[in-house]
Amino acid sequence: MPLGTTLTKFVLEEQRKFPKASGNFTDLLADLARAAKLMSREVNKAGLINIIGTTGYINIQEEEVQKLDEYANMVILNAMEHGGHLTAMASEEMEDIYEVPDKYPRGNYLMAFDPLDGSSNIDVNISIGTIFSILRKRDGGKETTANDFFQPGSEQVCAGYFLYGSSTMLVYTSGNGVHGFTLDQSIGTFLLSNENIRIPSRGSIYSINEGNARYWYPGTSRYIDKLKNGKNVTSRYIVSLVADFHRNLMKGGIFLYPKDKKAKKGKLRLLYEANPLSFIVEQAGGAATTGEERVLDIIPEELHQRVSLIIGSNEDVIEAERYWKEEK
Ligand code: P6P
Repeated sequence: MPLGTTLTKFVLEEQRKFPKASGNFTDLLADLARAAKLMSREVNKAGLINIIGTTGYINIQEEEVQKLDEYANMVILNAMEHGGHLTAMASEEMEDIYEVPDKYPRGNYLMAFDPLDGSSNIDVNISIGTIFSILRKRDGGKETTANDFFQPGSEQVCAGYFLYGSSTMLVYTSGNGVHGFTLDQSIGTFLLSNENIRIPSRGSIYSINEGNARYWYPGTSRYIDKLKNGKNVTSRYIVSLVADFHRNLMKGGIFLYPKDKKAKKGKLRLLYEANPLSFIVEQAGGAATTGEERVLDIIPEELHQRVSLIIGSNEDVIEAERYWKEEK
């Protein structure tokens, strides 16, 4: 499709080309894009109005809730609940699932999302993002519970992220490749900027919080030492998963947040961080593992389940996984 194609036209064309493979995401993505435009506006003026700083509330993750976090969660719930596509949503900001109110039509999809990942960067003006994952509600009719979300990531039908950076981007997949759209603020429309994104099979960037080195298990330490002693390898870590992931997707590289002696199950969340990014990276030719198993094979047991995440260029991830498996 020609660059500059609108998101709606692109998704409609994708559904024509792959009628069975992709579901009806035109309106759902349009509703999400509308929410993202609102957040892009608020993120870009965060320094101007009193939405920096924290609400004083603590979320389920026992982290201070930045005002923009709350705002983002509310904007997405409001944008998505009336469209008739979803039956329930799960969010990093909410302890339990959010069922679409009875006054609205309910659809056959579930959405898990992180409304504003990297929010600790809000008041230092570093790129942040929204991550979303769409699943089918497997058994229609019955009331929705958290168990409906406990599907392996391989069951996702659509996943993506919005990146609020030097420009606002949407990157998504519905199982037919990975595609990037950039928001043209002058007309308020997401325009195709990167069709069929492919991650290089090997990169020269590694991303990990080296401040945790004292907690790392030997496999992590040996792999990072190997990288440091290699040629043409550089470290890039911006403390914002969406920004780190997007850079590595576009340039090649590996992002690691493995479990360690402090974060015994890892830090990142399976349903609305690891799974959607793993679906995207595999669709772009990359790989995602916990060090012991493919992320998309994990059957979740909790909404906010943490997981080790090693994700990026295929050859880099395969090599990293060898170091973890040697530990056994
Ligand atoms: P650490 C941000 O809070 C986040 O969830 C991700 O965006 C980011 O990759 C990670 O945590 C950073 O964690 O422990 O390195 O500060």
